[in-house]
Amino acid sequence: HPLVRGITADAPLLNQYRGTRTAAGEQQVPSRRPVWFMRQAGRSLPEYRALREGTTMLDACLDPEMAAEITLQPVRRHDVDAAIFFSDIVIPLRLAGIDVEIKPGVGPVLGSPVRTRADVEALPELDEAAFAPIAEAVQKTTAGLEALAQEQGRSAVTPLIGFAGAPFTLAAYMVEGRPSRDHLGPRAMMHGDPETWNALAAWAADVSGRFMRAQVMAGASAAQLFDSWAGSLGREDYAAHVQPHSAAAFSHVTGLGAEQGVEVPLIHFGTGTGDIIDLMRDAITEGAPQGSGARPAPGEEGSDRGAAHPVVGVDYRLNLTEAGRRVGAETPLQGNIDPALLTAPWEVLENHIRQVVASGAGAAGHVLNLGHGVPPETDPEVLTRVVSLIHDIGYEG
Ligand code: 1CP
Repeated sequence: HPLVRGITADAPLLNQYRGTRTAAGEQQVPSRRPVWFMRQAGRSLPEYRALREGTTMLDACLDPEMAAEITLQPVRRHDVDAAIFFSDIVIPLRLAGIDVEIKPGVGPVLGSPVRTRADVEALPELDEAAFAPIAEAVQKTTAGLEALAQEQGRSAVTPLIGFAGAPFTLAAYMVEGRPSRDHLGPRAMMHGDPETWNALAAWAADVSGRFMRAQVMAGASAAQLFDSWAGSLGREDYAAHVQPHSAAAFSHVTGLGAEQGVEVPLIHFGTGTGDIIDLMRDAITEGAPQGSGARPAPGEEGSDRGAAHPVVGVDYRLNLTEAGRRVGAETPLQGNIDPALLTAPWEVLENHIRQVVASGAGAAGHVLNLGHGVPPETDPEVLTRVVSLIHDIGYEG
């Protein structure tokens, strides 16, 4: 089993994140309560807008030097406790040769939407060599994070989080061909033509799972699967048509690092997912469904991998105490500051943050984050102040 580059048993993420227990069961006091933001890199930062000027979004992602620099920008500026790899969930489509771009002000747009059985059968293979610029960007990023720690005289290197789109969210863009509000296309397909849906979702799970794996193997210390639009699904639909595919995506990264004695935290996030949050947790641990062509799950025959370390991302709609009730007290939580309050008066925002901290106090670990991405119009100085407040609160609050 290949070794994961850059992960060590004392990776700061693991200590800070879980906070309470070592593998031997000893109590551990983390140095500070960790915080990072979804979309912390990007349009809220003037240095990002300056660097990206004249380069399309997806070209920027595939330029290792630029992707690494953009990933580092918010770490330098805000002192967040994790870097999030600058990329996008549609990058595996581009790497497979699919005509996709990110239209400014719109989002991902495909030249030809994928709607029929024939469309799905014509989906290209994604060659493993295509991930080379991703691995190179991750390596440049981790080198930059090491240099930054050295510069600042810190022994702990800020960890890097890799990510991918979950099969439903990725397939939603593929079927609709662009962002949509209700995702009617993929939801109709899973009922009207389940075979085509399963083939499409299995393809998406494969490319997304391998995209995450490529990032972890190159040095990312954790991986997050974004099922941003899973909240448009009812519980039965999620369980029957989506969860097995998300489990298949996770199975590509489950147990990586086991031979080095570390667990790679696996985070599963969606918005509007209060009704399915326990199923999303289970998707991390359940591994691959039979016959999907995915890798074997841990414990299954042929698997040489250890257990998963599940973390659930909670959006701003669900109180963390209630989220903990639904996923179980042993599951660490990530979230869930309401991004809308980033533009509220500071006192209002501070009050809200203190409530979020208090509501996460019962969880087995709590990483402060937003309940969804940083809005582009956010004042970056507010974000820096939020980080500083959370570090000041520490574990007292
Ligand atoms: O720091 C970071 O988090 C930046 C890295 C990042 C991530 C994690 C980007 C860069 N995209 C993503 C994931 C992503 N991409 C998700 C899941 C997270 C979420 O829900 O926010 C989704 C749904 C996408 C698809 C996407 N890409 C959208 C959403 C469109 C819709 O349906 O409403 C958009 C606007 C993009 C473009 C994009 N991706 C990333 C950035 C910085 C941007 C904006 C690019 C630009 O302004 O040119």
